[in-house]
Amino acid sequence: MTSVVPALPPALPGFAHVYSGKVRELYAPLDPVTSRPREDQLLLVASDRISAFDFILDSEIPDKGRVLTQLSLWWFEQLADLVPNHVLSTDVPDAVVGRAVLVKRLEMVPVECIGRAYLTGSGLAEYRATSSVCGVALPPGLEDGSKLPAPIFTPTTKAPVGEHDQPMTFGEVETAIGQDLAMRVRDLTTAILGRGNAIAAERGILLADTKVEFGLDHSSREHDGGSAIVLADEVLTPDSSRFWPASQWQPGRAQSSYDKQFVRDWLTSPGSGWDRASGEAPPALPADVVERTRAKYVEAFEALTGRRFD
Ligand code: Q0Z
Repeated sequence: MTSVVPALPPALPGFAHVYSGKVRELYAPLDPVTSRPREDQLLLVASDRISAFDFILDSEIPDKGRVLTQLSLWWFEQLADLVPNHVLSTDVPDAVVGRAVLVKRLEMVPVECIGRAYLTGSGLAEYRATSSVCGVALPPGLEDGSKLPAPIFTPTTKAPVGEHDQPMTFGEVETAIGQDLAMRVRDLTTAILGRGNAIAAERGILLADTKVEFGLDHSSREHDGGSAIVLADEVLTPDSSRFWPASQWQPGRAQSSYDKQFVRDWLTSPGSGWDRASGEAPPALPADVVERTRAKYVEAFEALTGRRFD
């Protein structure tokens, strides 16, 4: 059985390890005077690990952590007129340079803010059962991959690691975080996905859906006197969003994944010897699947940003 995270997170001198996600680590800088973890900052570190079919694979994708970190930083810039973000600095230890960001520690909004521009996955399943998703009524006749009339907000609960997030209605979000904050994170989530697609579609990529995280910065006040709502975590990366190749988009069937299709195709091919239904961990990837997958992450970065990845 593949472990969910490495047994030991990498030690980083000057930082205390705080948390391991599936493919990322969270550290707190140590105060040089007291040697205690700072409470106002965090270091987000992206690894080269990749998940597929809900497993963390044994194979890493070289440069994936750097590509996703650089892409997220670029998106923060593209979105800066819509929402402030948590980024403080990219001056980080050599061991994690390019794949780590020093951020302002926020009080995180305890809702998974999901925006959907196209219908698929759990949203499609809910639509087929109820004609709506998270209480948002949708027109009849939509199929797998259909473009929605406009991006919708389909929040979920934040479940502990290993458990599944549950859909929430907007009313449940209002009860959890208050009406004003609920409306603002809803409108920001759909605006971020709308802006993202306006940019990405010109570059041959569709952003089917995305998960964004917001936090409150109690040291910064907005015009109305409340704490500033800040965009946190990573944004519009292939790990937080479904990227689809626009050239292959065809509603009515499952869409191919921009980044993970080579991995999925190989794991489900007879050549892998893996039976998804067995519950066994998937095998290591062949070198050519690793290299072609790396190339897709780099291609997405270069297509979106117009910059060379190095
Ligand atoms: C992000 C995560 C992981 C990376 C907490 N600015 C912030 N303030 C407070 N908390 C967070 C952030 Cl971004 C925060 N996560 C998710 C987990 C690596 C990001 F292991 N959790």
